[in-house]
Amino acid sequence: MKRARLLAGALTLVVLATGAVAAATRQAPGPARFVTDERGRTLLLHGFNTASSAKSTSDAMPELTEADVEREYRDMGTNFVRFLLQWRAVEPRPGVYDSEYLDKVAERISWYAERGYHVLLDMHQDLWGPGITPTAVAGNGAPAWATHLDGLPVAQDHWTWEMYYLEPGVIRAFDHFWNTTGEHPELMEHYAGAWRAVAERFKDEPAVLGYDLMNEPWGGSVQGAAFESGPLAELYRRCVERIRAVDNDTWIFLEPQAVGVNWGLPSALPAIADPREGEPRIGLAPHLYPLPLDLGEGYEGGSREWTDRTLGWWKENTLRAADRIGGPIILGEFGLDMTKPGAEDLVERVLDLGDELGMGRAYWSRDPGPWGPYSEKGEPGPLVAVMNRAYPRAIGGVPYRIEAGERRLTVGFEANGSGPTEIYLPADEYPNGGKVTGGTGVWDAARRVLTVQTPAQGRVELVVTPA
Ligand code: 9MR
Repeated sequence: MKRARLLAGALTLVVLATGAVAAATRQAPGPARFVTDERGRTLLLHGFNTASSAKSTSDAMPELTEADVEREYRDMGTNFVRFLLQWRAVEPRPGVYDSEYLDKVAERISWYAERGYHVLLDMHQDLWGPGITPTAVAGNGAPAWATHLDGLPVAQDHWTWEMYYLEPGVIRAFDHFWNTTGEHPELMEHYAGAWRAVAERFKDEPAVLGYDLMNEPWGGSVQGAAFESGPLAELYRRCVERIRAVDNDTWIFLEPQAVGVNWGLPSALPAIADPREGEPRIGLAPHLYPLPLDLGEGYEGGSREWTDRTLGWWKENTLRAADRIGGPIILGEFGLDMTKPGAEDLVERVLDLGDELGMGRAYWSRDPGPWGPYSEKGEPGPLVAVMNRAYPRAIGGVPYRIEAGERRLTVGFEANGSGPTEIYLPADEYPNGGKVTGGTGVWDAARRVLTVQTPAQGRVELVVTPA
């Protein structure tokens, strides 16, 4: 499988060659921008979305225990979680914020914090909210009091969940939120206020790295560039303003509209000013769901060809959007049914792309089942071995090369004196830890982390192989 990774890498070069030629003739990619920790080290974020189950539990908590977090670290050495929040739980009544809910979120964050994870809080929604049907058969996120369907229908016989987005009642609920109807200007204000409440609660929690303002925005009857540069940008401006009133430091991540952009099409999201003191801390958190895979195909044959082309567009278009936004990229979601042919290859390809771009990534999702790392019975599936790979958790400078080959990890960076580089090494490839050239390593067998001291300045290239 690790050999397949190298092969896939070679194939990527061939497949992307046409894209690369096109890219060279267009706008050059801007300066590399990365998420940094409090010491200024570059973070490579590697983990999961946790969890889809939070959408429908009555207290909006994911079905997750502290032991599950411990097991995730033992099995895969992750350092990152995109943690799902629900607006309905933050603000159950207009203007009333639920501190018990935020306490429960804080408790879960502490499980991650104790293990050195970084947390991205994601205000999740799909299909507006549970109020789109009388029995909450679909939809999560928005509270019932913010759901205005005007009596328009929402049929319930869809073969895939995304089709609910096309229902007249769902479109109307979004049109009211974005104030396209001119009837509910208060809704966006409430949403921004809910973010302020979350920021007020978590601004001093060092494990909380960022806020992902809205999951997979949907424009209702305003779509594409008109939506992204209009009401979506307006929502983001208001959220940024309200968050920054209480929290100067936490990163803020923006999602493009989901439809089309998740399939690799360009986003028109404009730059949003960051009023914080110091360098702006606003980044881009797009999703990646190549259309054939989204429709349930495996990564093989014609679907594989199409998906490879998608990866090429997605990369170019995402780099361009991140350059415009002026910040780092976190791939907030990618994932597929791991029982489909080629699924492991696809995940490896995306992780390789993450290394190449120095891009954080969160797999969708941590929930048990065919997409996730574990089965309903808790048995590890094929995803565990793919996610359990060597990577630099933190880098003492600005990276120019991260490459995970078979039993060999290369990490090249311009050192900036921010501290040691920390490298996670999986047990299958590095049973006795790693030896390193380019720096001096100390192996922590319990955490499976190699901490490498390097010169504080100049170009550093670390090559790690099994000890
Ligand atoms: O995998 C999730 C599926 O079980 C739910 O029915 C659906 C609707 O809530 O959401 C799926 O998760 C999606 C996520 O919320 C947003 N991005 C795409 C994910 C996969 O379709």
